[in-house]
Amino acid sequence: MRLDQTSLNSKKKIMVLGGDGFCGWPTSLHLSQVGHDIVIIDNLSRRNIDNELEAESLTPIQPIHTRLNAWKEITGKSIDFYNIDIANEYAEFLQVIQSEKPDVIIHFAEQRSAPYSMKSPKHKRYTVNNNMNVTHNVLCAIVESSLDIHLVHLGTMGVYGYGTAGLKIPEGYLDMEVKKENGERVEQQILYPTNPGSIYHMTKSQDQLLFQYYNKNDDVRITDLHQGIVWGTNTKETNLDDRLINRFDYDGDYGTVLNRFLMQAAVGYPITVHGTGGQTRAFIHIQDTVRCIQLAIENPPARTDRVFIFNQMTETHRVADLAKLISKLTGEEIAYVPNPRKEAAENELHVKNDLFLSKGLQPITLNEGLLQEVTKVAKRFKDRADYEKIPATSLWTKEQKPGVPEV
Ligand code: NAD
Ligand code: USQ
Repeated sequence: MRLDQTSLNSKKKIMVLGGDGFCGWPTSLHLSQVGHDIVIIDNLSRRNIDNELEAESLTPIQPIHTRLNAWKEITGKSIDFYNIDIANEYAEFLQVIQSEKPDVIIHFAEQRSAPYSMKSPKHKRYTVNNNMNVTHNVLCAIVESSLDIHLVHLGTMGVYGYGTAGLKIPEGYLDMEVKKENGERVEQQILYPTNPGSIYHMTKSQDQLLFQYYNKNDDVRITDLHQGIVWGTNTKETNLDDRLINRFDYDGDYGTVLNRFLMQAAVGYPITVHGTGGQTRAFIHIQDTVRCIQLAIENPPARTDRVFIFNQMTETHRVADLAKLISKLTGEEIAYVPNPRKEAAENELHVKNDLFLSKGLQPITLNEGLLQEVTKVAKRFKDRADYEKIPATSLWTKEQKPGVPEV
């Protein structure tokens, strides 16, 4: 069967937590388009953070009900929406699970910016409280509902840390051999030791333990997707109408590196490489994010399986190489700015992603056409850009300096 359709007997009720966000919105539309029944839960906290930071999505995203009404008008498909703070409104959340009886819950609902999580003690505490409570409440509610729900969670490549001494990062579990006192060698697989680089990434490391525990104790079926940096903005479905347009974060807290570089070049702002740009990271295009999530739903674990962990990325790149590529394509200059983060200046990164490839993923890799598509979107909404919000000013320690280009 093609990835853009589903057969009636595999139609599922899917609850998308965080379905108003950058990854959750296009995923909700895609899964609705292929025939699943979608319910979104979101407390719209990301939109409130836009207000707090006085930095908006570069694209003019519409209010959630305008989005949902447009989807119904264009496709005839309904998506229900509940405004619930999953971290703090457990009873309301449980009640929706009990009434909607989802087959699958996709969990995107966390504070996802590393710089935002490092801005101040208040932001650190918010990120920990929000992310840990959402994840725990979801697991607790699944068990309390007594429903056999497959939980699909969006985790991050950052739980592994980025340096591997040449080892290809496995998909979640590390083979190890321990020597007993009698000299006998025992083989085991353990969760890959975590090495988070920010408070945000640390919450994702903690999520892994919650998953391991609820899987062991209550047989909850869980797939944890360790996703790389997402780039691009629109998908086949969000492109159907301007009212469905996806978020495009470009500010110093929420903008991620490749989208930021493309936006900066499109509006004539120097490309802000932190430090030497020797940092190597994993990437995935937003269209592949939605495909991978569909594949994860179609390939669920059995009740007896341990937590499935898939590396959801398609390629790795050095930050400086991305800057050079975009500079060559656009003529924009590169600014090597101080690194506001405490992170390794250089690292190699080799990652396994065999599981998605074996399930049929045909990876979209960085190509000129897709880069230009992002540039086109950025140019179209250039007048909405606030240049003062571009530099990254959230500092990991008191010793770090803001990533502001010299003028
Ligand atoms: P986003 O901030 O755009 O979306 C998250 C959504 O969750 C928002 O709409 C927000 O309002 C909602 N939310 C947060 N806390 C909530 C709560 N307590 N109750 C209800 N709703 C809540 O983020 P995104 O970029 O779409 O990321 C989604 C997930 O994917 C995150 O968990 C993130 O860690 C992960 N991820 C993202 C990227 C990326 O590059 N964007 C990469 C790897 C992993
Ligand atoms: N960087 C620059 N210049 C910029 C912005 C970033 O050089 O203008 C550098 C950063 O210092 C860092 C790298 O680019 O070394 C990546 O930064 P990023 O903001 O693109 O990514 P990160 O903070 O790691 O977070 C993003 C998402 C997060 C997700 C993570 C996946 O916001 O939700 O979990 O990517 S991963 O990086 O694989 O852990």
